[in-house]
Amino acid sequence: MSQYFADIAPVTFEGADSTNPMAFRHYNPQEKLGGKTMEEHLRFAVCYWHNFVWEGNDPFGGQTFQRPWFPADTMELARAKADAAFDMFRILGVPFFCFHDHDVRPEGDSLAESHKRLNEMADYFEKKMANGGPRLLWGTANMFSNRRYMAGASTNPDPDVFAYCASTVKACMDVTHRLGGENYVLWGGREGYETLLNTDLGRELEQMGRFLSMVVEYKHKIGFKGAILIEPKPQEPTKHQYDYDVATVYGFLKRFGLEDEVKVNVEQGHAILAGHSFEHELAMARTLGIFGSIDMNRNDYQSGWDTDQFPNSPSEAALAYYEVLMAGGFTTGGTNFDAKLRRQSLDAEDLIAAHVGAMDICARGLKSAYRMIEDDALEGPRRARYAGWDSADAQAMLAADATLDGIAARAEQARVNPQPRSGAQEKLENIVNRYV
Ligand code: XUL
Ligand code: CO
Repeated sequence: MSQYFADIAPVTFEGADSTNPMAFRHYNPQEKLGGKTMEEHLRFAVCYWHNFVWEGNDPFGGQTFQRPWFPADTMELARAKADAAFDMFRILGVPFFCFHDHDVRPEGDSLAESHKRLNEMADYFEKKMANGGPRLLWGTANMFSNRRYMAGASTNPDPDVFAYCASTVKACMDVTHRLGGENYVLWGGREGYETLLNTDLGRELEQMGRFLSMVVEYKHKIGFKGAILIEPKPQEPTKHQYDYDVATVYGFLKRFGLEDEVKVNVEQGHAILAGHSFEHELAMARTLGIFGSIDMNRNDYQSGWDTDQFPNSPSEAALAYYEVLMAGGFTTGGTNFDAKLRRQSLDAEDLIAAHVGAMDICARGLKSAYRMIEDDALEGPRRARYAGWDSADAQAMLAADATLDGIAARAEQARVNPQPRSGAQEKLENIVNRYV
């Protein structure tokens, strides 16, 4: 136990009429939607990094948060940080958490020392995770903060950095496996370039492909049953990141024959940076069969930065969970808040309140999405729009033996002049609004 959240009681469900800012109004963990409880549908996770490591700095200013575990990067304070983190997970009642190696242990003078410390912290976590404590949604390696990674991790021009990354990822996968993690995430924060003038694109993509293939091989070698997830992002910190968006990642996976081995962790803010809506990225992932998990944090639509804000739009949440449900729901994945407070939100209570609101918005979105699907509210009109394709003649045009000139001849003979029909966008938007 830590003293940091000592004054804050566990958050409970009080119902839609509650005015208590520290209670759930929509997230009722045991309430069932179909065969699953809300807890099982949403699989909430809280990220360690932004909540317990980030100090409130922005490009123009430094620390605003003064957490008691900040003053020095020592193992003693790493344990104090873990105590506070697990208190928060318990107060929120989240079933999962996520971490980077760098979030939980101070870096050592050597790889061996860093790994030893990571394992010591994993021992410490293991005790806190026992007896109904939170489980690990995913583990990952921070291969973007230290200056050794400034020119890339697996895509670095220096082969020694590639080898360093192999050791780092191996250690993180081992720990994720040991803690029963359900996924392993790779976000390539430095896998890209600042300028093409000094970059050999071809080499860097080859290096990244080989690295990912070896990660997949290692997963099988150690018997890790979880999913390997790539988290797409188009830029920031680099000018251009190779894992630009879901479609780009899919092309990369196809090229290296990894499309059945690797899925995606889609983050709303990253979708926005790529010029997409969140639902676009999720629909693309589901269509390509690589949907894995979500980071449920959004960006400010005006600033153009990865602001990592907590979700707060009922309609955005509804459209996101619509795609999640249409993908069959989460299997190993879940809803992770990779979210940051605003830097003026200084108090322990702000950390809890932010997650309470976010969990509630997701629960509300899930319920809306579930009802839209149950009522066939969007799929009905969508099916009707494509109904012409149900006929045998139409299907024959898509068959393997159909040819362009054969179809052309039939069209010329039939002399049908296709008549456009309304796409009815506003009517569909009105339907969605009825459910949110
Ligand atoms: C960075 C980001 C990371 C990944 C894990 O934008 O989203 O926190 O989720 O490295
Ligand atoms: Co993320």
